[in-house]
Formats: sequence, structure tokens, C-alpha cells
Amino acid sequence: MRLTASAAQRILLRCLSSEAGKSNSLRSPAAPSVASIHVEAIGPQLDDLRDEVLLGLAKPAKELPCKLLYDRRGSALFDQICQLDEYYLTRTETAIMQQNAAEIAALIGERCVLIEYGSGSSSKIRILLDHLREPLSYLPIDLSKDQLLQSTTAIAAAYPRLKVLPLCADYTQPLVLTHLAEVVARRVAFFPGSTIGNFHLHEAEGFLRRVRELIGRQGGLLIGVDLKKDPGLLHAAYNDSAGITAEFNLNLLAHINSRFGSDFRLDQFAHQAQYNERLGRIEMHLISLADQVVRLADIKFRLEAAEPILTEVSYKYDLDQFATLATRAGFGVQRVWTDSAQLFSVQYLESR
Ligand code: AVJ
Repeated sequence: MRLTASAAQRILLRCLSSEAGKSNSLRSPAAPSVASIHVEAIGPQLDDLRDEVLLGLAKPAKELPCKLLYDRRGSALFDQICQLDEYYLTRTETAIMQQNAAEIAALIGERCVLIEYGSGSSSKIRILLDHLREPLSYLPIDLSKDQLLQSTTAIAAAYPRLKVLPLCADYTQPLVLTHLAEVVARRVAFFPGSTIGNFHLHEAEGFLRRVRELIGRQGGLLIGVDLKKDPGLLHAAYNDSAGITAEFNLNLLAHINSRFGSDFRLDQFAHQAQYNERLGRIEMHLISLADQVVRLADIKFRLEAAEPILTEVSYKYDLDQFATLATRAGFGVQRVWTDSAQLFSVQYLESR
């Protein structure tokens, strides 16, 4: 049984001409002008992800990768979370971006290449695209090929002069952007949603370093960073009264079952999210409701009653702490925008 998480080599494969080309989403009459969309795929091979799941379950404190929360249903549930009153993040970030769009666009400058990490439904990028001067190309990176095709088809239709180059990849791993090799333009990365908070602190620094390498010197990074605040507000945001976050969390098990053939029983787990004040992070768990055995790839994992599986951390920063992190990773913070209640920040960093 191979349990290493890293594949020896990541193979670049162009996939649209083969399987993705058979999907009719590109040829539907609703999107006539975008037949040229091409989704580039860099791994992860099935085994990489499966091994990551196995490694997490084999740890004494079990954990599962939060990127697997976003299958088709998980992405739809996440979009519902973003609409909830309790989930202040999305509407606050969107409002900050809208209110400061002209200034943000001026800092980014003209004729840039935009690279979005975890583009999801590609809705926030529209605020930028509506204000930027002649952006050259948009390179959304996401693990979900379905969602990439859907959202980039819409973006390409809405912004016909923009070159749209979707990349299906796991951006927690090193990336090579071959189709940018010949493009000489300033590269600006966009990483909204405070998804940076889903990295552990040491991983966040490594990730920012990789972003910096990819955008090069004098590149830009527009990033959403959630701020430390009243734990009551945080608790409500991750334990909504409609139970959508609970469904989103449990769906991780359904996704892993269908993708890797495991036999998690969803009714034997419960959602839990708590703010760990000492570490400054939300910890989202699935709690085993009984002594049980789960099978994955012929390995049996025992879970005790009340045993937690960590499914996501979501760090909350204060501005100084984030500036220190950015500096360590080779960036300078150029500008920080917040809302009046200081719930959330949008920050523009430049690589040094
Ligand atoms: C927006 C992806 C960063 O940590 O708030 C929402 C996802 N998890 N509810 C976050 C999430 C639980 C999320 N990100």
C-alpha cells in the first residue's frame, strides 16, 4: 500500500480535446462565442488525493483535506452559505471591493494578467473586470473542472475581449503555468474569500512564496483576509441556524465515498465548529456518533464515539500579524481596505 502523498511527477495534460470536449456545455446555444475555451489540467491524479485522505485518517488526530469539500454539491452548498445572514464574510468582502474598485483598479494598473486561486463561481472577479483597464487575460485555477467550465464560459461571454485560460489544478501543490510562458505582462494574483485562512500558518507562508514565484517581481496580489473579532459572531458564521454549514461539512463524507469508494455513514457523524481563541482559528470537525469502522481502499479505520475528524481550519488574522506573514513571504503590503466594523480586510500586496 503506497501512502506517500506526493506523486513523483506531475504530468501536464491537455484535456479538453479528449473527455471534456464531449461535454455539451461548451456547445450549448447559450454560449456561442466561447468554443475556444480550453481547460488545462495539472494533476492531481486520483491517487494523490486518495493518499492524502488515507494519510489524514491514519493520523492519531484524524483529519480530512478541506479542498474536498467542493464537489458539485459542496460548491452549491458553499454558494448558499455565502448568502446567509450569519456568514458575514462574502457580503463584507464584496462590499469592500465594490466601494474601492476604482482605487484597486488603479493600483493593479492596465493590461495585466489576472490569476485567480480557487475561482469557484468566478463572481468576485467581475468587480475587478468591470473596473480594470484592458485586462489581457484571466487565468482561474480550481480543482473542480465542472465549475471551471461553467463559470469561465459565462466570463468569456460577458468579457469577449478577455483571454480566458482556465486551469484545473490543486493550487496547494506547486504549479507551472505553461500557457503564460510567452506572455510578457504584469501578473496579478487574486485570492479572495479569506481562503488563506484555510492554510495552517506555516503552510500559508509557503503558499504565499509560491504565489510570489509565479507572479515574479513587481507582481501584485489582491487578497481577502478575515479578521479577529467577537467569538460569538464567528461561532454564528460557522454554525448557521439553517444548518447549511452542517450539510456542507457532512457532504465531504459523501464526496469521499463516491470518489474513493469508502463507506462513511453520514448519519453517524455530526457537524461541529468552534473558535479556538488561543490559536485564532475556527476548527470545523465531524464528530463520530458511535464506535464504528470505516473502510477506504481496503484499509479499515476505527473511530470511537465522540472522536473528531478535523475537516477545516479557518484562521482569523489581525492586520499586523498578516503584514508580518506577507513580509516573510517576500511581499510588501501596499494598501489595506476594511469595512467600518473591521470584520474583514481586502489587501493589495506587491512582491519585492
Ligand atoms: C471561504 C473557503 C475560506 O473558511 O470561511 C465556510 C469556507 N467553511 N463555512 C471559510 C467555509 C465553513 C471558508 N472559505
